[in-house]
Amino acid sequence: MKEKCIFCEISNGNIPSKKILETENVLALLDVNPVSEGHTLVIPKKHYENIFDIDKEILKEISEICQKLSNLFKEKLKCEGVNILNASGKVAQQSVFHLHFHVVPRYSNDKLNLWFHQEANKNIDLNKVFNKISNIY
Ligand code: DGP
Repeated sequence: MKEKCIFCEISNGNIPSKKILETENVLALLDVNPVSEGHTLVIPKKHYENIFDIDKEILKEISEICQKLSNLFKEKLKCEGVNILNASGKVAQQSVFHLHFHVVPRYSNDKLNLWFHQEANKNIDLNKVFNKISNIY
């Protein structure tokens, strides 16, 4: 039997969640495992796996909601910055396969490090990669 999608269950109301904001297509809810005060997930109500298949118009709405939440957190939680993160695909460390953006409020004393930890990969040939992906639009 196919496993149920946890975010579909939340969006259908079968699993409770702390909803911050809801529109016809999008839901913003507190992450159950927050890394900072206000850590929120923004998800489409309909099932899309990740960035590769999300409807373009819904993605626009999600991005506007990420901005709205960022301003809300700045005003109400007094955060000084935010990280907006998405993992698309198993290799990118996606763990729930229903598209979601993390909006993580940042505070000067939060001791989080959510940025790249690795050194730059010196084996990457910028000219080669540029030729592969430029001028495609
Ligand atoms: P990731 O796929 O690694 O980008 O993160 C998935 C996030 O989803 C993780 O931070 C925890 C959160 N999460 C998983 N299950 C639930 C749930 O049932 N409710 C809520 N609110 N969050 C969940």
